[in-house]
Amino acid sequence: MLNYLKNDKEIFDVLKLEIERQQYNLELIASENFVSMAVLAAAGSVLTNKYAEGYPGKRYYGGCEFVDIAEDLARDRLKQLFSCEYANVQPHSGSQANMSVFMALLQPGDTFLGLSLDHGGHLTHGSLVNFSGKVYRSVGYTLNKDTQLLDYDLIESLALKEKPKMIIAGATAYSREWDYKIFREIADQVGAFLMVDIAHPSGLIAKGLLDNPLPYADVVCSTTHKTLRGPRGGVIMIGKDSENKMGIMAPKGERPKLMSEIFDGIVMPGIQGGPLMHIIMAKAVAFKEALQDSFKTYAEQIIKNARTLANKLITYDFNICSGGTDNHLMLIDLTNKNISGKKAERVLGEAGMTVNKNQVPFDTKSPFVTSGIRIGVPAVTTRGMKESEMEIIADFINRAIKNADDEQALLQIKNEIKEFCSKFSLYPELITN
Ligand code: DSN
Repeated sequence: MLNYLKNDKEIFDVLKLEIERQQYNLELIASENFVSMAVLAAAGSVLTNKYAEGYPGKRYYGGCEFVDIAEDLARDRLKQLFSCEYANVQPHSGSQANMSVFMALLQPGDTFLGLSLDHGGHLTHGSLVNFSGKVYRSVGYTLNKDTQLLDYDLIESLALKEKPKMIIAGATAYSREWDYKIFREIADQVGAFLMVDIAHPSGLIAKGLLDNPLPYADVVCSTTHKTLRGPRGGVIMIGKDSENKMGIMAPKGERPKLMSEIFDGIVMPGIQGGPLMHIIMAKAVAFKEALQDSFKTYAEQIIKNARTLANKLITYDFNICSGGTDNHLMLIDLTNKNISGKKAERVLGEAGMTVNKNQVPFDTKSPFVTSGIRIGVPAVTTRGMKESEMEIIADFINRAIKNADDEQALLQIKNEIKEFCSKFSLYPELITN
C-alpha cells in the first residue's frame, strides 16, 4: 500500500509512521480497534468513486447495480447479527446516526434525558456544545455517587418530573451492563421514546455476551468501528418495524409510513447526501466476520481481558470506577495516585501506551484536565493478547504512573513495549509493501 504513495513523500511518511505507531504501541483507547485486511481492502476500494444517493433499487444515479448488492448485504447481515427487522447502514458516523434519531422523533425544543457527558455519556446525548443540547432541551441523569452505577430510581424520578419525549440509554465510559427493560418501563410511564446507543459494546451484544436492547428500544444506534471491529461509521436499527408513532398523518388514501421509511428519509435526504459506498461495503465485510463463531471467541476474550486487566490494576491500588467491568473498558480514578488524567495520558503515551484522559463521575477537574483515564482492550485483544498479557500490561501501566517524572524510566518501558508488541504482528503486509 505504501508503494502507491511513494511520489508523495510527506504523505508516505505519515502513513509509514502511523503504521509503525500502531505496530509498536499498546493501543488501549476503548473506542478503537484494528480491522482485518479484508475490511481495509473494501474501505480502500474503487467503491469510493461511486455516487449512490438513495437506497438499493431507488437511487438518483445510474450504475448502482453492484453497490446495491453491497448495501443489501450489509443491511441483511446487520439484521441477522442483532435479530432486527430494519437496518440503515448509511450514517457516516455514530453522531450522524444519533442525529437522525433526534430529527425523526423530536421537534426543536423538545425535552429528552441522556447520561451526562461527565458521567460517561456522549456529546450527542445532550452536551450543551453539541446540536443535541443546542437544538433540544437536554436533561442529564447522573450515576449514583456511592456506587458509581446507574441509579434507576433517580432516572425514573427525573423522567416523571421532566416528562421527556425521548430517553437515551448508552454511554462511552461506563463499564457496567444496562437494564433496558427498566428503561422501557420508565419510558412507557411518561410516553417517551427509548433510544439506545450501543456504539461501544455492540460487538459484545451481537454475540449475546451483553443484553440486546432491540426488543425494548424504539430505535438503536451504533458505530461499526469499536468492539464490532469494522470500518468507521454508524448504523441505525429497529427491532420490530411498525407504523409511525409521531402522529404524521398519511395523505388521504395513502397508507401511513412505517418507522423504517421515516428513518430512511431522515438519513437521506434529511441529513446526508451520497453514502460512502466503499465504507458500506467494508461494513458488510465486517458484519460477515462478526457473524462467525470465531468472533464470539474474540468477544469473550475481550471480556476476560478487561476483567483481568482491571483486577490486576486493583492489586496495584488503582481505583476502578464502580469496582470493575462487565464489558470491554474501565474508567480509572487517579486521585489517589496524585496525577491528573491529562498528565497520565501524556506519561503513558511516552511509555508506549495510548489511552485517553476522561472525567470520572462527580469529577472536580475540567474535561481538559480530568481526574481519570479510560482504558479499553478491544484492540489489544484483536492482536491476540490474552489474560497473561493483560497482567503484563497492568504492570507497564503501574510502572509508568509510578515513574511519571522519570524520562529514562518511561523510555525503558517504551523499549520493552516495542519488543512486547513485536510478538503480536499487525498488518505485516502493509509494512513490507
Ligand atoms: N469518541 C468516541 C469515544 O471515544 O468513545 C465516542 O464518539
